[in-house]
Amino acid sequence: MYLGVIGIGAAGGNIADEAALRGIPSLAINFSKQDLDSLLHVEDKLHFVGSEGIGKVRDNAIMLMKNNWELAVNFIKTKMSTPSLEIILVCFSTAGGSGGGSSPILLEILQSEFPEKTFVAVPILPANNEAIINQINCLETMNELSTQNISVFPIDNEKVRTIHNQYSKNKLYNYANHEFIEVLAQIITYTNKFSKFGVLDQKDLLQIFLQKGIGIMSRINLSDMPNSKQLNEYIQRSWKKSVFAPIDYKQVIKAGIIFDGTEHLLENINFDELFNVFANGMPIDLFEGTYMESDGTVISILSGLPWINERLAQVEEIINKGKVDLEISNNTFTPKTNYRNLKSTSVQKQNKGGSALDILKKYQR
Ligand SMILES: Nc1nc2c(ncn2[C@@H]2O[C@H](COP(=O)(O)OP(=O)(O)OP(=O)(O)O)[C@@H](O)[C@H]2O)c(=O)[nH]1
Ligand SMILES: [Mg+2]
Repeated sequence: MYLGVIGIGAAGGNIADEAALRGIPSLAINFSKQDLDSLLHVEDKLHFVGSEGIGKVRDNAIMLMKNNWELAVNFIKTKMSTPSLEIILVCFSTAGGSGGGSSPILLEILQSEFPEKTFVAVPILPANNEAIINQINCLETMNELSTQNISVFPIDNEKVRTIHNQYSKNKLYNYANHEFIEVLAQIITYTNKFSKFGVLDQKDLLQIFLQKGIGIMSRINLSDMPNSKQLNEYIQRSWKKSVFAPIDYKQVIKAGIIFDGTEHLLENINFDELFNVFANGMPIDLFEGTYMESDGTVISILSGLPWINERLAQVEEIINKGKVDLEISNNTFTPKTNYRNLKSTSVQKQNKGGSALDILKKYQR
């Protein structure tokens, strides 16, 4: 297998578990042993040291990376260093402490330790009805990711909640995890297939994942389509209904379109029309895979989309609104202009040498 998944924190672990169930090589990393123990399918687990769980205080996770980054690098060296494993997706929630705190640092260290591999970030954004601290953690984590030269595929719990508003929290999480891993597993399957009509292979997928910026994956079943003439619109709608954050249509740099269906259906795809929702029209690079084995599936992978500023502005608005509410409900509370003051840090700074020290230093404030 050429692609693996690393899950960090509880949400990341759940996704790694789902991936392991689909036969994708997977590792789970967490400060909480209890969370690691709850994973049923992923076999390789790393328990970070220094605190049993982090309790959403991401600064603590950042501090504790001093004692844990080498553990993580060695763990990944042992489990995923085989040269054939070229792409590693690192999944984590941005709202908690463990995943959101350690993943941006770890991603940067992993990129410098394993330059031959391509790392992709899969951060999970909180729903709008989650606690303010979750939203603050999200903004900080996304801010740290935005400076990295990496492809970011943000799963959006709020988007899933809006589309499936009848779902309970657990059902929503399961749906998002399952849908993401399902489309990923399908993509992997297609990249290993032969087709005389042209394939989307591992190297093409690698090109898509190498692109800095925002990415999404989506799929549609052509059997659900009442009017095959509207195929382009259906595909565009699949982008809107994916589990990933709403996209900015200013530009798309790379795209992969996997089509599996009859020749008659294929005639309805028109790439000019499909990509005309983007201000730049066609992507710079388009990878097509055409297979005629099933009744019909179209899978899209887009990368190099603009940063999700509109979605993050929404998160910031929730934080600011939350501060005002606090002021009204409790007269003794003085809101701080700097929201970082709302959080506690209890871990002592420790000094330790190491090749990743510069990276670590950057994250500690
Ligand atoms: N999509 C999805 N989101 C999840 C899942 N579990 C938790 N979340 C999201 O992640 C947030 C909590 O983050 P966790 O992953 O539990 O946090 P953590 O990284 O373990 O950090 P701490 O527990 O604070 O140390 C929730 O508020 C949700 O937004 C999951 O299985 N799937
Ligand atoms: Mg946790």
